[in-house]
Amino acid sequence: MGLLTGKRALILGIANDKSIAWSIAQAFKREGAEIALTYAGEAFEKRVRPLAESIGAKIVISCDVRSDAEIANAFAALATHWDSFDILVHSIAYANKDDLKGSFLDTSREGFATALDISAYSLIACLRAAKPLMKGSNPSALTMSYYGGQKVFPSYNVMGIAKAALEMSVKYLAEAVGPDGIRVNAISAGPIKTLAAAGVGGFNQIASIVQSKAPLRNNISQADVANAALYLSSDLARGVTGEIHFVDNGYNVIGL
Ligand code: 0WD
Repeated sequence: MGLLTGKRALILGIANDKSIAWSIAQAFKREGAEIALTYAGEAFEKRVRPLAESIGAKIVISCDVRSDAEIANAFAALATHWDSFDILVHSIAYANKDDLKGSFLDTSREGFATALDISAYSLIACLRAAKPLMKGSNPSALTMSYYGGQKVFPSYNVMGIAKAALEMSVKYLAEAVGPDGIRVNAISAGPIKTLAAAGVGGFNQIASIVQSKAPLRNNISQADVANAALYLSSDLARGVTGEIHFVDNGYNVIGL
């Protein structure tokens, strides 16, 4: 028996085989879950379909979270396959490249709205659409955050504001859907080289400092995040909701 045997998981946010969401999908599959995946519009379909096939995920749906219509269509499509599911994983973020370098003071109105919309509001919209289907025992929603939502990091800029909004949304959502038995948590992951990370101007600097200063003197891997995601999405974490759980080799406890 795996930790997720008998559970169904919908995973949003696979861009390629380096994505944190892909590691989570593989770990969930290994522990017995049935998996459905979404991709962020047509450009991503050709990369996500082969990955889905390799883990036997038959449900692969387009869902660009900027659009309410796409979200509604995605969950309607999901409902034709599954009458209920247990686990929602939201591993999505986006900001304009220009807003992830230079001075935070130069953040534009449009750039601010885009980052907050895709990286924070989308969790609320997706969970609202998912809720009618999340009626099994111990359903769980999980999102991905970064310490830049709590402290200032070079070039993380508007994404830090989006992560702060995302983390507070996790807590308000935990309260909003707790009476329905749904848990909502976030993992605050250390820096990992992915497509999204490549867009952050200060990424290499951050990763090298984490490597030398984190208590465990290393950077984390996608698999480290996936294993924590497994715990938070499983019945082991039945009493855990509204939590921001660091998977960062301890970096966040260091003051200097
Ligand atoms: O160091 C890192 N890589 C960390 C990432 C440290 C801590 C947290 N995170 C977070 C990210 O902020 C994000 O929330 O983890 C989450 C997953 O990021 P990732 O796995 O590092 O990056 P990636 O493989 O690029 O996946 C993010 C994906 C998008 O990729 P791109 O690179 O195209 O932005 O989010 C998806 C897309 O697949 N995405 C969307 N999905 C639906 N609709 C949209 C959209 N509009 N925009 C982006």
